[in-house]
Amino acid sequence: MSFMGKRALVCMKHVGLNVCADPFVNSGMTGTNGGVVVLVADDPSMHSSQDEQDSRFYGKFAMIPTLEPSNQQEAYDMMAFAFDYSEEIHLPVLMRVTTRMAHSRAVVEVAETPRQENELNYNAKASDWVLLPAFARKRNVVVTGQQKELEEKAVASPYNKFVEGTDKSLGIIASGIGYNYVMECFKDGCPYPVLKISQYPLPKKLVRKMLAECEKVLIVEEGQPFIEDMVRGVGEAENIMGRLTGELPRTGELNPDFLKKALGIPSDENFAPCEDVTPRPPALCQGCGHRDVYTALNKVLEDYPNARVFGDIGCYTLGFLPPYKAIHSCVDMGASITMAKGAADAGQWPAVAIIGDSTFTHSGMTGLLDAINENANITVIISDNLTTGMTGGQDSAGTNKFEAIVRGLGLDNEHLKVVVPLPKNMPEITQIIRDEIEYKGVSVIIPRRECMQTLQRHLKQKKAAEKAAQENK
Ligand SMILES: Cc1ncc(C[n+]2csc(CCOP(=O)(O)OP(=O)(O)O)c2C)c(N)n1
Ligand code: SF4
Repeated sequence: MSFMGKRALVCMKHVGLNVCADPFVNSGMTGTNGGVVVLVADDPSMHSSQDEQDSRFYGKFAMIPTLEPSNQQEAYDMMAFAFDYSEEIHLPVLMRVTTRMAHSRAVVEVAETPRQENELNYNAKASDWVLLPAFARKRNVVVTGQQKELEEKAVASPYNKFVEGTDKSLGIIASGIGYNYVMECFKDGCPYPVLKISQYPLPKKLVRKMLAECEKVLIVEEGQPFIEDMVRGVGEAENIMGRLTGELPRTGELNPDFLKKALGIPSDENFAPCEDVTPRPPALCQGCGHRDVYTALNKVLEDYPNARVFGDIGCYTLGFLPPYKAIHSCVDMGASITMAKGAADAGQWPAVAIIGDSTFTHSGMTGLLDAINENANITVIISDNLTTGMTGGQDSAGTNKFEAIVRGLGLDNEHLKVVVPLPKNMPEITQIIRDEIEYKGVSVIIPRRECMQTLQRHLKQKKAAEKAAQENK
């Protein structure tokens, strides 16, 4: 899109940016034609993620500007700004939000005139977009040379502001939603100077002003101590406080209560959770096909006490929990097959990978190709529930294509088995798993049955359509 002059918005969560890292970093090198905004949601406290990484590092790493809205209106306004800015500086712009911003809704004032789409154009020059070393080196000089200007623009940005305060015993540097939390602590206005940071590179001039004017500085940011590390530098200045010095928790989300504690403001009364509430760990839904897959797998593996089962990301990760306790690893999208292959290479047998249908097309296929090419001794279960269950039941890209995909990757058809995971089919499924574990090479078993949640949704839709058809007769 951008190459052809159109605008492109790319959205993902932080771990998605890892998967996207190669195109992301290199799109900083090519630069943009149409504006590009990469919107990434970080998950401090890891509500539904395997790590707590801070995407602002990626913006710095790729040498592109990062925006961090502090409230919903700003997020809305910033999007138009981000596209204009991307087109002005010919670089992608990263917009980083965290959980509360991503999960909140608010009434915002919208622009009166919708923006016109860009016309397709041919302005993208091959010398910028063909990243052969001789050309990429030139682009590297250009982008590196832009950094000073990007910082000056961050100093002058409408989204960064230095709010004067009367009490200079403390200054507060607050980024993104952290600024909102600070303001919540001071309903009648903050007595301390506050530097709000919502646009990077770090506006050092404004930071220096704060350091020069205030006796101590508290740095409030969601995620890692990204600003704090830069501000403290190697000098380990004693008057700088934040997540590294214990005034704020080193990990997890921030909230106004943490800030109140750091600022010596009494917190509102909190109540302990009621002791009568029994914790309910997440579990696979009743009737879920993954349940039958784990029941069968566990049954077979009773006879292979050294078996290792490499899991992946999706509803089926819950197979780690009781009653199944069926998987030994779950690291990142696609790691089941590659880890099983690594384990088999190391001499492990049986090495079983279990992966969902969406995860398989996301990042399992290349691992399977490698395993097939090297005739690894692994058993791969693609647990196909015809949807992307964990993220809410979106369509799965490979539906109806899995047999063709795995055959296309070179799997021996003899060792491709499709089963229906239902209790009544247990004897057949367990026999197939046993046979394929015993086979010395790659086998793929596809248990296929629709997710109970989408099945119910589809049945409801069908009933509604039938009712409507009856009424129209
Ligand atoms: C790199 C990355 N991208 C996206 C996600 C979000 N995510 C969690 S589970 C999942 C898909 C799961 O679908 P599937 O493999 O079909 O399993 P199901 O939940 O349907 O059992 C996604 C996209 C993630 N965890 N990591
Ligand atoms: S949402 Fe679907 S796939 Fe996920 S646990 Fe429930 S039934 Fe299984």
